[in-house]
Amino acid sequence: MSAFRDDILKSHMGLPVVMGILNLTPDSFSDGGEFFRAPDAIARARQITAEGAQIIDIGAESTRPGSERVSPAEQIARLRDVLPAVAADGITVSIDTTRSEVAGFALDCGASMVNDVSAGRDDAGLFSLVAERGAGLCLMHMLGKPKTMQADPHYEDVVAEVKDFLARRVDVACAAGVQRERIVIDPGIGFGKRLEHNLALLAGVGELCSLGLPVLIGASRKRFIGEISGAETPVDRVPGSIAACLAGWRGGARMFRVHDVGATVQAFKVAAAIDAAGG
Ligand code: HH2
Repeated sequence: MSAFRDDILKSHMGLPVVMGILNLTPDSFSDGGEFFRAPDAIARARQITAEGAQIIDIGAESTRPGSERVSPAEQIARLRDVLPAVAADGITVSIDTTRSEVAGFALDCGASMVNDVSAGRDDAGLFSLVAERGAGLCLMHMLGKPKTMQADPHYEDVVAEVKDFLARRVDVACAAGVQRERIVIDPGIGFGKRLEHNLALLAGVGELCSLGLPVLIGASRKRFIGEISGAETPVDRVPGSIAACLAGWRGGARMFRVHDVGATVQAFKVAAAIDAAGG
């Protein structure tokens, strides 16, 4: 696991890496409650792995706009019957948490990566834990906190500000001992962003790539897709989610956090085959 990020990216030979979402929550914006029971969650992890996910991102706290916090103890209680079983299947697991107690539990159970939507600002101990364990780390940009982040987000130049934030958080993580080659960066689509901010970030992925780290995009079923298309229910936003993935990939992003793994993998395979035919 020492070179986690490079291993997973290299093993995939330049193709996009698909991260399947598994939310063990009653209140996630799209799939809340669907996989709250452990047997359903474990079956879902196996299903999306079979559909082509290289890594499963397991979360026990919703970060949707307006969401309430979930204590570390409650997050661990939700993970206990699921994460060890998924890891024991040989599935690569990422833990979606901002809390070091939860991350430590997940790493003990076999997770290889910590996906921290607060980029280390929520829990000062998270970076040193990741460093000690040699885990992978995703650092995401968020303006404000989930409870209030969509109230009135404002930027002068969203791409430059997100890039600057991510560069600074990478430096803080490295100063705490995390190796740069284990870090993935993410502009945080929908986290304190209006429609125009999300679009600018997707169009500006190349600028984020210039930091020299793999970029992860999490646009799956998010509200901005409904704003563009009129698809009000998250499950109806699959085509728009795939369009966002393909645009992100064109821009240079390497990892994609998605609910609809099979459909996304199919789209990437076709896009890659067309690229290959064009030389
Ligand atoms: N989005 C969500 C949660 N975690 N992590 C990263 N790195 N990037 C993202 O864009 C991202 C994320 C929100 O989506 P979801 O998990 O489906 O919903 P909820 O937070 O309501 O559980």
